[in-house]
Amino acid sequence: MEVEEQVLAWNTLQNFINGQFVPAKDGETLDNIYPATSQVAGTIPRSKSQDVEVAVSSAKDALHLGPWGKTSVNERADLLEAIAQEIEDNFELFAYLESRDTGKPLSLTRRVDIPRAISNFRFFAGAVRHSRDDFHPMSDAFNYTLRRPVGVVGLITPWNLPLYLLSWKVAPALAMGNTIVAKPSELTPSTATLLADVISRVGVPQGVFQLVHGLGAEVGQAIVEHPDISAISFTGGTVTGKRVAATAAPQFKKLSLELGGKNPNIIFADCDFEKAVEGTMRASFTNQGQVCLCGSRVLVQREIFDAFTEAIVEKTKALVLGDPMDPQTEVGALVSVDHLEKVKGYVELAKEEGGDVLCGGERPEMPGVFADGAFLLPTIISGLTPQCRTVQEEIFGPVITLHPFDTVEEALEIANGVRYGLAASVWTQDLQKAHRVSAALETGMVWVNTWLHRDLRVPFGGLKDSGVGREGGAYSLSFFSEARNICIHMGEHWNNIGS
Ligand code: TXE
Repeated sequence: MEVEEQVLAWNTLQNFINGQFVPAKDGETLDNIYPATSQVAGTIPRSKSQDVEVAVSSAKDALHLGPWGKTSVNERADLLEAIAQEIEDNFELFAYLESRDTGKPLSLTRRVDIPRAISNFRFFAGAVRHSRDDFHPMSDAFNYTLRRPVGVVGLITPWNLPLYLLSWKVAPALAMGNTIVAKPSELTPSTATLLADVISRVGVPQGVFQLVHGLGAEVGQAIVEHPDISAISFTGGTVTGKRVAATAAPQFKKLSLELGGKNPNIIFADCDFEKAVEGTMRASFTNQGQVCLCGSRVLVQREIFDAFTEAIVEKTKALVLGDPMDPQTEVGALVSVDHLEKVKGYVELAKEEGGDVLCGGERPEMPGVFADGAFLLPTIISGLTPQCRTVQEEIFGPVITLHPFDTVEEALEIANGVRYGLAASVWTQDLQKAHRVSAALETGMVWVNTWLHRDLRVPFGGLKDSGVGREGGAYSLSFFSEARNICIHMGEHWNNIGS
């Protein structure tokens, strides 16, 4: 069956609770908009706290009463691999719906979003199979670390990489035996719903995974404040992250916050120029700049500032913007017209703050059905001071600012001179300098002569306003479990060799 035919079954989306697809209890719905045309593609439930109550109750029962609590690590790892395979077997449907929800090019969902979601499940199947725990012998006793699930966990995810980021949380949470109440962004509900169907079909017991759709302030808030949810893993904006933390902290819930970024991309004169240009284009405009790791502040050493500026402006103007479903498209729509207006507002602010728009900054004239789409020409702005609002605040769109610098110290002062601390890129062929600069940057992650090159075992997370905690490999398995120490008294010299 063609993807377009399969899609029809996924226009009216429902919650997934206790193994069943159900509407919100009060029947209310929200429209699901295709951002490239601003047309209604379907509906989702506008769930409320009563829907969360049923979801949490189902997750608690599954945790304590059903077969899930008796599954082995290997059985859970097998289920993760089955989920990965099922996503792969429905690859095109996942990719199409991800592009329809987000407006991002189908070429991108096929190359990044869906393959990475599959990798996330396969990776954590292996991670949990091979995970190890501690043993601490004493002269008269020994200690062993025993891990148990945290319990019912709340997973709240954003609209920029919907399945990629949801799977990044679901996989380790299931691996460690938790049960889940998940809420995707109301702007990008489809692939999460497909995932619920896959999780059910591969045999994860009912009640282990719940999906509740709706507005953040209504159903997201209800998840965070529910007393029987023991941990919250949240990815989204810093403003919302503060609200989530304020709600969760008094209840002593475990909390993982992956928030916004205003990432420096530092180009030294001794870089490999062509690679730095190529890497900067990726770091600037991938997913229309809607990746928390995008390098939106481009710091270029003065000797090469003019040549570098000319090179990236030329490449930016050549980017193919258009129909997300066209395989040639490199730049799709932003996630919504509202978000487009927010991003465009920052371009206007940049002009007020003395910036010089070198290219882009405008909504392009789009043909036919795309006339009302949330498109914005990729934008490069120069001439702003590092302290102005445009350069301090996260824009989260296809907008970068250029900043010349002379010395390493000046580059580091500009790079670290924001409240965010998520990621950075450094382009230089002097590896001594690369290591020194990387050590001095106040970010959770640094890429040298590359960008978004990911080993899923490494710690992933931000400093300062970019979040709290780390995800990735053993860090995720640790977050989604409670380590307990058992000490067994054995009497003196219990483990000495000989009499
Ligand atoms: O994030 P939100 P959005 C940044 C970026 C973007 C801004 C807002 O700056 O412009 O965040 O994007 C749910 N209690 N990033 O709107 O609002 C909400 O429904 C509980 C960076 O996507 O933070 C959604 O499911 N939940 C980020 C999720 O939180 C609440 C990626 C994220 O929504 C809630 C995306 C509440 N009170 C945006 N309010 C990154 N670091 O990757 C909302 N939500």
